[in-house]
Amino acid sequence: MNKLPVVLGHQVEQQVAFVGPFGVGKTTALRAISDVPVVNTDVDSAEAIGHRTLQQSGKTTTTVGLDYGEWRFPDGKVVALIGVPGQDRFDAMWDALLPRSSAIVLWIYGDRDPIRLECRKWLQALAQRKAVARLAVAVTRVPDGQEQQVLDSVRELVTRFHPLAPVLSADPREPADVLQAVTMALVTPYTALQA
Ligand SMILES: Nc1nc2c(ncn2[C@@H]2O[C@H](COP(=O)(O)OP(=O)(O)O)[C@@H](O)[C@H]2O)c(=O)[nH]1
Ligand SMILES: [Mg+2]
Repeated sequence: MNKLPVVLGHQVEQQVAFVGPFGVGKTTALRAISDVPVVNTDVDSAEAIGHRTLQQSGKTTTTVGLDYGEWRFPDGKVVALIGVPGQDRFDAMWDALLPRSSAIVLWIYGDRDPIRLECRKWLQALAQRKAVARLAVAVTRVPDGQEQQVLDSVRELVTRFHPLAPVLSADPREPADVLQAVTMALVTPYTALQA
């Protein structure tokens, strides 16, 4: 008789959600660190046509559902990673996925004006849903020489929503940057987001 493998329960202990504007790099970031093939629902996107940044990067797809990947800590614990589509068109998805997440990484464009306005819009949307309050804000594409200025400005804004949320500059294509964002989000003290 064949022996069945012993299953000791699901390995996934934590879930980190990536949120942020279209094309900022959520799917890219997930792929950069996932230990398993990323399941995703990107399809050709009409929205990508005419989008300056994305034409430059060659991106012509968008996430209609969600992305799923997993990352394993050196001690064997598994973190589920989910890329959540933009909240304006996918309210139900937010309500289903965010309450079950241990932490959120908010990805924001660092080269698109006005950065703070866009960042505030996302923070407000998260605060309104009383979404998880372990948060890190990852700023992409920060122009050379402007890192200090851009991050300080975003930090000042983020502090109003969550006094302890880290703000970092990160390239979603770089695994080390993405891991830093994920681990920083997970170790942030749990604090209620101010609306
Ligand atoms: N040059 C540059 N390209 C980036 C950077 N971050 C992301 N990208 C590109 O922007 C695109 C982001 O697409 P995607 O991850 O699908 O965005 P999503 O809609 O947030 O999931 C990819 O083609 C990335 O390679 C960056 O810091 N610099
Ligand atoms: Mg995506």
